[in-house]
Amino acid sequence: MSTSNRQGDALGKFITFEGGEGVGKSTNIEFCRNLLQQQGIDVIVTREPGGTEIAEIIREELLKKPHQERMSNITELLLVFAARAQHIEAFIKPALARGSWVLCDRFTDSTIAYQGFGRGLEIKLIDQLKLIAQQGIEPDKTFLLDAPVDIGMGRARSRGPADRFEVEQLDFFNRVREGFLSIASSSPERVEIVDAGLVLSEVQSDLQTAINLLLNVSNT
Ligand code: T5A
Repeated sequence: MSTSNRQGDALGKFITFEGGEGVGKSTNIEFCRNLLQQQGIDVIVTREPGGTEIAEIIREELLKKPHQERMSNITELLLVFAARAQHIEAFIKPALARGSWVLCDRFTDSTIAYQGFGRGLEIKLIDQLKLIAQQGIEPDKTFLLDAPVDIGMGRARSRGPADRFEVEQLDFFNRVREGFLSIASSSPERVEIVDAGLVLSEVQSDLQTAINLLLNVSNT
């Protein structure tokens, strides 16, 4: 069920930005925030894992490197969804109900890509947790910023020390990328692939076109 057709709710839009490490999600979310604000839209930016006090504490544990013990894949999955459940309940749902547009840096597509394709957990398991945590909340639109792994990793590494995910091997990130592309091909209406390997001005020109289209559609 899309956020925009929940009966009785205000028509805020829920837009997610997905992709591998360092592909430019944060940079381009800010760009889109500005574009939307220029149109007089009430926009808020948030991220996953995180976005609320409790969810940010979970994020710390998920990204921290290293713990004394290895975090199991199932623990990682449950923590991601615990953070998401809190984020949806305490932040995303109220914002959409107020009519705000919510721009979110990563959401459940990241779980399918990282914990499903990357760690090898069953997608069926992820779907079960999604049902519990999301309470029908789904993105109206997703921009998948896609770039070859070496480009994204190069950008991410230039920014600072690696976190618990960024120390994974190339194989892992190639599976993650394959996961995102597989989601895009199975949900072509929701997920728009943006070539994030291009120079920033070209990436942003493509996003501007997509946002304009979204605004036209939401005004009709
Ligand atoms: N995770 C998350 C899961 O495993 N499961 C889940 O369900 C969820 C939600 C979160 C980690 O958690 C994992 C995945 C992640 O490993 P994060 O901080 O969200 O961590 O993830 P990152 O992808 O690492 O975020 P980054 O902030 O590193 O990357 P961004 O936001 O994609 O990239 P950005 O905008 O910071 O850009 C990186 C650099 O590249 C430059 C920017 O200026 C910046 O310096 N840049 C470009 N340079 C040239 N050309 C372009 N087109 C450029 N675009 C950006």
